[in-house]
Amino acid sequence: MELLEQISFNLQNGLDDVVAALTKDAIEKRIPPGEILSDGLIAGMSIVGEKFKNHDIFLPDVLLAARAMNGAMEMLKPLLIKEGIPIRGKVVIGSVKDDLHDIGKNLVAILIKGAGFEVIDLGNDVPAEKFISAAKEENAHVIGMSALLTTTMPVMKKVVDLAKDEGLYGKIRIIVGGAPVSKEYALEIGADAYSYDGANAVETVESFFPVNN
Ligand code: B1M
Repeated sequence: MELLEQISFNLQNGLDDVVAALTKDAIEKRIPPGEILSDGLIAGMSIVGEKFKNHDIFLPDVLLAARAMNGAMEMLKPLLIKEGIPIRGKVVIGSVKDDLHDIGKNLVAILIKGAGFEVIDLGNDVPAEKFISAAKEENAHVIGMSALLTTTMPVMKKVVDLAKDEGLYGKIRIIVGGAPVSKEYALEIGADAYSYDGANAVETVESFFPVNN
């Protein structure tokens, strides 16, 4: 089995030590970190998601896979982040209230940081008010929200509405993402943009600059 397939396979089985060792091996073999991420880790996690949906595996299996993924992502992080580039703007990011999924959000945060932006990561389960207060305190240019559950998506609208109430709307750019989120939903709630993955999130954030406010 090819190395990236082995990473995917062992991630599906939640073997974090093996995934870490294989990721180290892949890094040493100079496989590009983006490829390790997409063809090894994300590929494995997609299969985990399918199996979970079909009830072939259960929540503890998903948790183990998530732990293996997070461990390997920590190893890839310094390689994904370019060192020593000037700060281009500030982004406050988080997974919305009641949403504990943070793997995708973490990845998006790493890539945005890697593109030279300062990233204030509020973590997961972030209330709407917290996005707004943090953005104000930090003088952020962008708020990024992630939701993986259809039930938590309405928090995104709440943040947009609060931004309007606080006079921030149109000044701070709001970007939304996550598997159940769509361009149509972003438009419907009045967010500035929808991004479908990390690389696209970087392009979107970059498209907001220079900011004229
Ligand atoms: Co849960 N879960 N989960 N889960 N989980 C999903 C999302 C689900 C689709 C699984 C399924 O049924 N097939 C389903 C949601 C159904 C729905 O609402 N549509 C689901 C469910 C139901 C649940 C629970 C309710 C299960 C339960 O308890 N019965 C529960 C809810 C907990 C909660 O949040 N309150 C739950 C729990 C969990 C775990 C804790 C076990 C774990 C999360 C661990 C963690 O994140 N630390 C987990 C996981 C791992 C998943 C799956 C399998 C994988 C998610 C993931 O990390 N993908 C997921 C199935 C799936 O998505 N295929 C599933 C890899 C990651 C890199 O991709 O997060 O999509 P993703 O991020 C992408 C893009 O979406 C985008 O870029 C990222 C990189 O490409 N993106 C952005 C994301 N955020 C962005 C923000 C942006 C821009 C782009 O701008 C700001």
